[in-house]
This record gives sequence, structure tokens and C-alpha cells, in this order.
Amino acid sequence: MSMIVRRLSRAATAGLVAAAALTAAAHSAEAADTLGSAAAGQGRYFGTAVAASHLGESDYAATLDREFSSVTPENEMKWDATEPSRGSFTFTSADRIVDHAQSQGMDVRGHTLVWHSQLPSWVSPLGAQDLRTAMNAHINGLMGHYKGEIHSWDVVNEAFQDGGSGTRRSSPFQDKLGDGFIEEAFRTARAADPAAKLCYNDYNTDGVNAKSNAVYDMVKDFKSRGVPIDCVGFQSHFNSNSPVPSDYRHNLQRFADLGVDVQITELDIEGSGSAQAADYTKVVEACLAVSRCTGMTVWGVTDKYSWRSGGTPLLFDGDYNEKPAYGAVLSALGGSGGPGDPGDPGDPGDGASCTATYTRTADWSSGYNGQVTITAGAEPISSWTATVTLPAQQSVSSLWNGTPTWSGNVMTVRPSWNGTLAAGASTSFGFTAAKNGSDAAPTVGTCTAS
Ligand code: 9MR
Repeated sequence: MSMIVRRLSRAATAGLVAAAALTAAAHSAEAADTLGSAAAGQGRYFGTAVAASHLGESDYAATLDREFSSVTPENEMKWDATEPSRGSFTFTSADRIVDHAQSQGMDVRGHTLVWHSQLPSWVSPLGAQDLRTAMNAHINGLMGHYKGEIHSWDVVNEAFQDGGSGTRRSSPFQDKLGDGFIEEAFRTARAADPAAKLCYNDYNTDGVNAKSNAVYDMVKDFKSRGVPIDCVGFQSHFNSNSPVPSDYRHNLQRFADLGVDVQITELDIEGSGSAQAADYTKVVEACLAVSRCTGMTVWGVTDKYSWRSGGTPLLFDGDYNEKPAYGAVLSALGGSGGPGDPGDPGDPGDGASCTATYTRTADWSSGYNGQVTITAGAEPISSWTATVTLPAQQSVSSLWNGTPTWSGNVMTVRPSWNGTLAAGASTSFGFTAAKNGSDAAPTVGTCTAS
């Protein structure tokens, strides 16, 4: 058997849990106007998925550390990352996240122990008995390493089929071990770390439907037979094809009524502006209306690193500006100091913010028309400034709906008549440029607002 590369129990060896608890108290006392502290005021955590590879980026880490009270490693605790070959555990990336979280007084959600996806190739060919042994060894290896350090574990992830039938999804575990694999995983998990909340986690179970009914029946059965389960995670990946269900709160409540906690585990909502903000408000309000909804996790810090980055589904844009959705969440959580309040640590200026995006609206051989759309953040604004850097050869012959000043090939544009924007509202300016041999796109810099 190969060497198991792990410390037996990080908490036991380093006394980190006690240290983290102390820092946690300081964390929530200091920051009264952040997602984490506002949620704490409601008795909830507010978390985010985190990638170890971004922790070294100062703006990423600053936003993470300021706003969130819980983290979920986005990929680093998955089977392929932690046990790439049988019996050989590697925790380097996951440890980085856990260490970072603890140094900031944040809690950690464990994601995930048994899942059909991101499985290393050695797992699928195993015969039934061997697979059972490997599954239990994996649970014991991971949970043992982090014993006492994880508030909730996604023990089994996405074991039910999408669509109308409410049947189990085909996977090596389901196909070889049968329906009982989930129960076995939960029993093994309870013994491995009795302090961790044990969750079943899935998507498209956010409203009442055949899939959520099947999960509901399983949880009910587990509770009636004493199979250890403490919580159900609702991933809550929403977009126009899968909107926030109108019976979301009702669905959370019916699970809670079975005697389990519910958690919103991977929240993201594609969209922008006030419509996205309104959807986020619905989700937060649903959780707050269910006393056993113990916390929410968004699936990433910034739009630019989201698994659905094209859908801009998160609370901070690619420049870490607070989006209207951020203000909506903070306010739904009862946060006292949203953007615009003096003292809001996320926005130390006057709270005004904006984003600028560029599109080419017309194109011909010697020139083009460009358009820059300015969108106000979570607060109304009375003015904005956007910079546009043109390729050196190009020159601008006319500009409308804005007032430019020039420094070399950098054009700084301020409003002409269109400085005042409501929260989340947009305006745009346009310009005609001569290519002079370069067809490259201009670069739009950070938008500033007042
Ligand atoms: O966000 C994760 C992405 O970086 C990975 O490439 C992907 C691989 O499957 O997993 C994503 O996270 C998923 C999560 O683990 C389970 N629920 C769905 C999430 C989004 O796909």
C-alpha cells in the first residue's frame, strides 16, 4: 500500500481551531458592514467558493477577507485533487485555503467526498467490494485530515438524475453499490468527524419538482431510520433557463421541517443590474425566512473567475467593484452600511461606483464606431469618468454623448448631459475612430464615479 501523505489531524497538531475561534470573534466585531458581519447579525454565515490559485492576488484576497465568513474550496477538496492515486493523499492546495480561512477567522465548508465527477481514473474500474473500501477510505482520509475544522461537509453530491423522473444518476457508486451507497457514505462520515454537519448537496432541487421530491423522500427515510444526515445543500445556480423558483422558500422550509438544516451552497445568478439584484434579494429573503437555513455561499468572489464568467453571476465585477446585487444582498441581510454609507469598508469613498464596457458598433475598412456603456453600481451617481486607450496609430474624429480630454493616445471621457444615473442604470458614449492601419480594439480602463 502506498504512503498516505497527510498529517493525521491538522487541528490536533496545531491547535488551529482555538486560534480560529478567537480570530472569528474579532472579525465579526470589527466589520459591521460586510456580507459576513451582516449575515452574522442574522445568525447565518455568508460564504464564497475560493480557488487556492487566486489567494496570492491582493485584490482577490482583500475582497475575500473583508466580506466573507465562510469559504468552500471550489475544486481543491475533490477526489481528483486529494487522492489522485489510490491511498496517496495530497492536501497542499486545500490546506492553503483552510489555513488562509483560519487566519482570517472564517469557517470552512467541505466539498465534496463522494461525487460522480472529478473522479481520478483509478476509481471507476474497481469492482464493487473494492470500490466500497476505496469510498470509505477516501472519506476517512479526507475527513480525518480536517477533523474538527470543517463546519459542514457535502458528503454526497449530485446523486440524482436531472429531469422528470426523480431516479438516481448513473455513477460508479450507484451502478456497483446500489442505492445504499449514500447511506453508507453518511455513516462512515459521521464516525470520521462527529463534529461536522453532514450534508447531501444537489442542483435543480431548489424548487419543488421530481428531483427535489426524490431527495426529500431520501432525507425523510434517513431521518426515520436514524441514518446520520444533518443538512441539505441547495446549489442554486440560476439563470434565465433556471430562474429562482417561486416556491424556493417553501421548498427550503419543507426540508427543514424534516429536521435538517438547509444551506444555499453554490449561489450564482446570471444577469446584471437591478434585475440580478432583485433575484439575489429573493434568495436571501428565502433563506432568512427559514430558521433552519443556516447560511449562504456564493460560487466565487468575482465574475471574472466564475465558472459562468460570461453570465456575470456574482456580487463583485471583474475589477472587484460592488455590483447592484451586492448592495441588494447586504441590505436584505440588514447590513447597516451599504455602499454609499461613510465607513463602508468596501467603498471607502462616497459609495458611488460604475463599470464601463466597450463594443464596436460599426466597422468599415478605414475606420469604426466604438461605444462605451457606463453602468452605475449599487448607488445612484451624479458623474462618471472612463478612460479609453487607443492603439497608437488610431485617431478619434468625433465623439458624442461625452466630453473627451486627451493625453497621448489615452482619452478620458466625462459626461456631457448624461452624468446622473440611478443605481444599476446605464448610459453610453460613442466615437468614430480612423484605423490608420491598426484594426485592434481600444482598451477601456476602470470607471470611476461620484
Ligand atoms: O466551479 C467548479 C469548476 O471550477 C470546475 O471546473 C467544475 C468541474 O466539475 O466544478 C465546478 O463546481 C461545481 C461544483 O463542484 C458542484 N456543483 C456544480 C459546480 C459548477 O459546475
